[in-house]
Amino acid sequence: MKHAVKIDSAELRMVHLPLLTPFVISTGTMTHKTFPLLILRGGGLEAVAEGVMDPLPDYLEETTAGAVDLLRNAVVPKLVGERITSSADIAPVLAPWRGNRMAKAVVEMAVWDLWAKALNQPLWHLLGGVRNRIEVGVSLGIAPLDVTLDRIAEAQDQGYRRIKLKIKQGHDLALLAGVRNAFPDIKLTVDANTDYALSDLSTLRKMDAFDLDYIEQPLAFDDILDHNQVQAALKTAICLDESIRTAKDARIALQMGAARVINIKVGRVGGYAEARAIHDVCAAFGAPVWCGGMLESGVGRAHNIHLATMPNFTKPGDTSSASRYFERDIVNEPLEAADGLMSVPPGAGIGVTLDYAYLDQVSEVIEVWTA
Ligand code: OSB
Ligand code: MG
Repeated sequence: MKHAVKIDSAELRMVHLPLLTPFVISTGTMTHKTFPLLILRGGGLEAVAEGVMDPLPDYLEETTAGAVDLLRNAVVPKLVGERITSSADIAPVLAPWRGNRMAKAVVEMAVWDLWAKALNQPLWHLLGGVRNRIEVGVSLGIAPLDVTLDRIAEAQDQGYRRIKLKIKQGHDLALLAGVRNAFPDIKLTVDANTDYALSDLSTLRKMDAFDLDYIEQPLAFDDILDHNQVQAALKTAICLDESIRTAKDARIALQMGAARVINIKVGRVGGYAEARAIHDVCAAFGAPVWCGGMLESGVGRAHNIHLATMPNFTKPGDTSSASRYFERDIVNEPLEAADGLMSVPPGAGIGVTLDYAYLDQVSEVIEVWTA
């Protein structure tokens, strides 16, 4: 069969990439991007995906150690030797295991890449994408006002389509007042990464004064219900990120009015099947979505770009130029935005190839499986 590919081997690595600038959010500071990388080989093809979990569970519950354990001891050994005839073939392999959507996404996304390459199709064609470049903005970490103003001016010069500011309690209203004073007309959003509670409603209400496109994830990572009370009290749209793992989460949030916008990260929700289901639920509710990021290397960045070509990704996403994060990337193809637009890398699958010379310097092989 022409459009089937057998997974001949798999290779799991741990990658440590230094960040050019420490990235500060309400839950902590990242100086390095550490992530598991899965390479699948078969039919002369090579497919790849990276995990978005952190070494410690400070964004969501999963950890790199936990993901590696699950991938090594349960998922990847089941995959090697399997014949893939469709991206849907992966679902029954992952089905027995609860939760762990970030770990499962690594496998699911690599299988989609392999399947697309077997069909000699760019991944976005198989996803039903409608554009070959996507609108992007920047996500700016927590920093003093003067530093933030400089970073905004730079991003504006580069043509980015919106500015997202990380905020936390006590680093919010004065920052926003200073930013709006200097940049009255920019498209602006904030992301609290869960730092507020319902008792902070008066602070959150004051954010209505700053013409924000949305306020991202003000309350707890495992809450949807209380976000409903925040959304009901504000003019500004609430956008959920951490709270949304499944299409059911999205349906509940939109049905009860806990949010009006959803941030989809394919690596957070378990892969493309769930990301598409969330996309479709949001479209049915008339709620726009956008593609979030987790400071991914070129591998995850390329996956995100393909996802964001789908029709309901109507707000600028976080997939800005890789050179903003890394001195050197682990892929050969530069993923650089121009005038706030990121082009889909051409070619089959995700359209990027591993730069093994550099990858070998910044990673260790954890395990290799052969059929
Ligand atoms: O909440 O979107 C988030 C980075 C790390 C953890 C959480 C988040 C982020 C970002 C960065 O906002 C987005 C990016 O530039 O990749
Ligand atoms: Mg977020």
